[in-house]
Amino acid sequence: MATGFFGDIAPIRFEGAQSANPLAYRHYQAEKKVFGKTMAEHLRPAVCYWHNFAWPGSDMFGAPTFERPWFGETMKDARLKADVAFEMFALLGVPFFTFHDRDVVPEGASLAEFGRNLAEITEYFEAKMKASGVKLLWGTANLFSHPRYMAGAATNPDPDVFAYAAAQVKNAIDATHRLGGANYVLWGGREGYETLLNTDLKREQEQLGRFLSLVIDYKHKIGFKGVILVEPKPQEPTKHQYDYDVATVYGFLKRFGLEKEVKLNIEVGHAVLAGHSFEHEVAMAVSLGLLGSLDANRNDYQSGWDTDQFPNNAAELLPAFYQILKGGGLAPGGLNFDAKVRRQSIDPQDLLIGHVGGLDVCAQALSAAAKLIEEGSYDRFLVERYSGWDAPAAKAMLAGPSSLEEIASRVARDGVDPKPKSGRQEFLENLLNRFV
Ligand code: XLS
Ligand code: NI
Ligand code: NI
Repeated sequence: MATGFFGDIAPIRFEGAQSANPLAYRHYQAEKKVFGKTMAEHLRPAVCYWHNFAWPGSDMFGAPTFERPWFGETMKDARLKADVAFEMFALLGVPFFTFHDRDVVPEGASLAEFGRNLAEITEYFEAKMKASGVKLLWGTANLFSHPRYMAGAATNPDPDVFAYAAAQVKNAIDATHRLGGANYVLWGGREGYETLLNTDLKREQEQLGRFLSLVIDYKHKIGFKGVILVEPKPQEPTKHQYDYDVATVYGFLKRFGLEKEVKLNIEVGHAVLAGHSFEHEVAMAVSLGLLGSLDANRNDYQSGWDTDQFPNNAAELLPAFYQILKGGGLAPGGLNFDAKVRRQSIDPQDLLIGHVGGLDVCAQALSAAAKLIEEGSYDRFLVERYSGWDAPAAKAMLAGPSSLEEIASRVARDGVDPKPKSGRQEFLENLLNRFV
């Protein structure tokens, strides 16, 4: 039986770029083929539970602004929330969802009760997923909201918190496994510090490495085939977060020998907070073989905190989608809309409109990147720019047996005299814009 939450809103359809209907897709056509795969297969879009169904619209200065009939701490509320969530997935025609344990059920009075609640909603989800065909992109555990985690989870000075976090993650992986989740995410919400004055940074990083190893061992033990994803973020809520950015996490994974076991979930807004562009983080992950999945959103460039807004600029996303296509695509990852409507956007349809716009600009960026690659002149530019490296003498510099002295002597012998060449940035910027 329908909950009625979305009133008489009909399923969102593709109407084309000319459409002025705010509840229609203008670019996202799930079945449209791009490079032999459908848009839905390329993007694998997901709706997240937390921003849409758990966050009440409160902020640091203000009370909740959203009135939702499922706000409450009972399992009845949890089931109503799930009913509405699956109605929203169907209205949007989105094939995946994501959740934290804490988003979907009340924690109750004990870990045991939390575990029972989670197992119960997992069964409820299972039936709904079967009926609707919606799949789980990833599950995760909320190891940052409860006061017990105020000094971190795996990185807490108190070993009991480490143990509690391990128990919570075990339950969350079990639920994700049972639901056939394609991935499992670890975002280190409070795995960092407020001040070094009270922090043993060395110890905390070792604890974090150990925790991640335990998670991976468990994954193999239960036969979970999904990918373990770490989500980098430089700060917020802590002043300094250990999983700062892609490059930092790579170093961390290498240190603990986990770089073959883990991939990364890259969030647009986190890249911005780390002082990078999104395409930088994606390109870095691709180059290291670590691209896992994406948290699609955008960040305000002035605020300095994680604003989790819906993406709304295809031109800005194009370079990232170029990297994604060149890097072999997202699957088994996807595009999770880790984005929320503003707290003044209190109507049910605002939730839909946010996703419609976000998905549309991602579809636009995907199509533009595909056309850019197809047309070929951009790729040719890059090939040409590095073509000097095809010469035997150049190749020899990169491979043995050449030495620094030998290279040095070649400069005089062959009269090596480099001539500056234009980097043509403006030409390239204009070229890319032709495809949006
Ligand atoms: C917070 C993170 C979080 C993760 C999931 O900034 O983006 O939402 O994606 O724990
Ligand atoms: Ni995220
Ligand atoms: Ni975030």
